[in-house]
Amino acid sequence: MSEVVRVERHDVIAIVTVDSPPVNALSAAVRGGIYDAVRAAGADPQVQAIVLTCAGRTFIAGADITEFGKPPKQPFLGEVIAAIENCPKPVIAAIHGTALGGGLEVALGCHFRVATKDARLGLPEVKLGLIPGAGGTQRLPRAVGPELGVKMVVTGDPIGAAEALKHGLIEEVIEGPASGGEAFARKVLAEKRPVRRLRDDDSKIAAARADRSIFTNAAAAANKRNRGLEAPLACAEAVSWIFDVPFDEALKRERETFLRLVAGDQSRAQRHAFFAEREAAKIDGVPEGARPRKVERVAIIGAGTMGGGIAMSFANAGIPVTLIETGEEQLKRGLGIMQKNYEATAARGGIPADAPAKRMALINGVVGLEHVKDADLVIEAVFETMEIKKEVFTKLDQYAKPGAVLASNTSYLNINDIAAITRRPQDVLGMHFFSPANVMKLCEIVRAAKTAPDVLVTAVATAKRIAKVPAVVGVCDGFVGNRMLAARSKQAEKLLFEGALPQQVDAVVTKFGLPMGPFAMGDLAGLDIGWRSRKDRGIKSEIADALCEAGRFGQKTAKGYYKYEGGSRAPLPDPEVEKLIEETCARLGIQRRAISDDEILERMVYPMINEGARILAEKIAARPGDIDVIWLYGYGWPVYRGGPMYYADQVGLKHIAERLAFHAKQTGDASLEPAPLLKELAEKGETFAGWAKAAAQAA
Ligand code: 3H9
Repeated sequence: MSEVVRVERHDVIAIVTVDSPPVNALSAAVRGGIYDAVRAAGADPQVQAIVLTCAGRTFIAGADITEFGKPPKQPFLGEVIAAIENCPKPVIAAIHGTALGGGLEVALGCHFRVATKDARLGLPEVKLGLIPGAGGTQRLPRAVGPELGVKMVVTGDPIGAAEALKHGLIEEVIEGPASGGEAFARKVLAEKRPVRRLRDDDSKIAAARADRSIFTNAAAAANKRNRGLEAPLACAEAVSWIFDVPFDEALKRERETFLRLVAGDQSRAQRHAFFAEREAAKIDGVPEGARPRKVERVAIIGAGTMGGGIAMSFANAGIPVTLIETGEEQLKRGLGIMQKNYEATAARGGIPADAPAKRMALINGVVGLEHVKDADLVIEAVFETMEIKKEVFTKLDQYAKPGAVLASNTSYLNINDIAAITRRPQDVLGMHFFSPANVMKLCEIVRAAKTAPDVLVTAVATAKRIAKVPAVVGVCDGFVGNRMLAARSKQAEKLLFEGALPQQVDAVVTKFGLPMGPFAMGDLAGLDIGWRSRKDRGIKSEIADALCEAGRFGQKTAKGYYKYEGGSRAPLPDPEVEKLIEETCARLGIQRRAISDDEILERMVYPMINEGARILAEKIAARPGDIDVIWLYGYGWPVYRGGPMYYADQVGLKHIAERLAFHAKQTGDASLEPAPLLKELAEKGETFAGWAKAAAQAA
């Protein structure tokens, strides 16, 4: 008996239970415990069958990721699985919750698998920049067939119990894990079912041997979806070994590939992202006892692009929404767009055919703010001016029930000012979603000066319920994401004056791994919005203004920084824009110069990091990892680069500070001077991660 694995005997059945909260990950102790328990039960003449199951909320959720990068300890997972597979008595995995990664690999080493109906089974290693490292690439396709096998390994997406049953990954759906597993074990004994070792079972592989297109297709799809990632291709290749590499040799190669990837930069960055995401949901300075308020009814104000997307996110999670507009016309338009959006997703096979009707039925469109009266949470997503926001919040204060959480989806405005207009500033905060809100996973939770702890906790819990990734931030212009974006936009614009072209800047940014460059992004959002706001504020931006004066508002007019032909969204470089930039510079007497891609990259990324350092020093974000999460989930920062602050640590803060100082001098732009925190850490040879760790220990 070990501390984390216990064995009970129910006459001839040994029940081996892993009990290592929170997710029964395969730490060295768990591996050792299972190994010893299975070997002992295998040798015990009193035992005829073994059930492997877990206590707590889930079956084994994988290898212990915190052990990666540390010296490996025996027994290795492959040895544990071999001990199970070679056990002379039937071993049954009884699964509940999630059997993921190494957890599913353990189950695949068992001779039979049964699972509760809500169980999910998958090999998500690819999402951590890895391939399964303990036989998953070889045993899963033998269980479910090569086609589904390669899909599961390459995408990392789990399947539910019903699908697992259909494809032969499990034998039966059971009620409770321990009792169901035991009952199944008795059936195996009574029926004298032969033990099935997946390593020896090629029955599902033979049929597919002739046609290898499934692998080339899976690899091509992976490539398209995940530009720049190594692991999906390595996954596809590893699964293809089932055809012509002997099982033991394939396992050896699989392990070697796993070890290579686990030590690589991409997986390290992806593991950082995994933990940063979980850390970001933790709120600094909230008392232990703060519990979320009940959220059963939600009202969303505004059926425009943002309001509609937010309403869809709730409906997707099965939560009913009251969607409020000022007039029937606007409401009809908003609901129509949502309906079309759902139908397009269903037509692509993204959701079941009956989902659009079901989800739309959860969205109740009404006119008039008084309809917020029953809502536990109200999210305002109206036009982005302080005047209108204040008007809405004054009415919310009047109509919303006591204790309702009042959130604004503003992307820039001061939530303290919005809260101050109400008599209940403690109930007010920001929930800043990112466009398209039904797709983008980030939700910046903006904590205002008077926001109550339980209100913050409610917003974080609600964001998680609708499958968003929450990150708590403080009040400042643009919060974290847009404030850093503004630092980048400023440099992008300056680069055009100094000698670069939009397509050159955008190409550098997309080559780095972001989905879009600043100019293509501007065209998508619409250049006229910024133009109008500059006019209102009496500010000039000569090139952007000249584009708008020429009627080039971006994609909506098929011309902006690029041209768009035949209704396509693909940006095409436009010689007219080049001419316009050159003429504007000549008119202003600016001498243009050749700008290297290296300089562009530095001036796109380092000012963001610099702004990130200011944000940390001002405590607008609690941790550098929170900033990373915001960029990963709100702006498509490439996960294999871990986020801007993680990336900064890898490049070295000293180098970044030096280059920023150089660019500040070269361009005369004082905003490029290294921020005090960046400078301090650079001088001490420290990292943002080290600084955050020291701060957490001191707290
Ligand atoms: C692998 O298996 C490799 C093998 O093929 C080969 C090896 C040789 N390790 O997400 P939650 C922590 S690779 C360590 O908030 P939920 C997590 O950090 C692995 N810790 O809960 C958090 O800690 P804290 C393949 C882990 O209910 C706490 O558990 N497996 C691990 O929303 C709760 O997590 C995966 O990639 C772990 N494996 O979701 C599965 N997993 O409370 C990764 C979790 O201190 N895990 N923690 O912040 C998940 O997808 C989700 O955690 C899960 C539960 C769905 C299981």
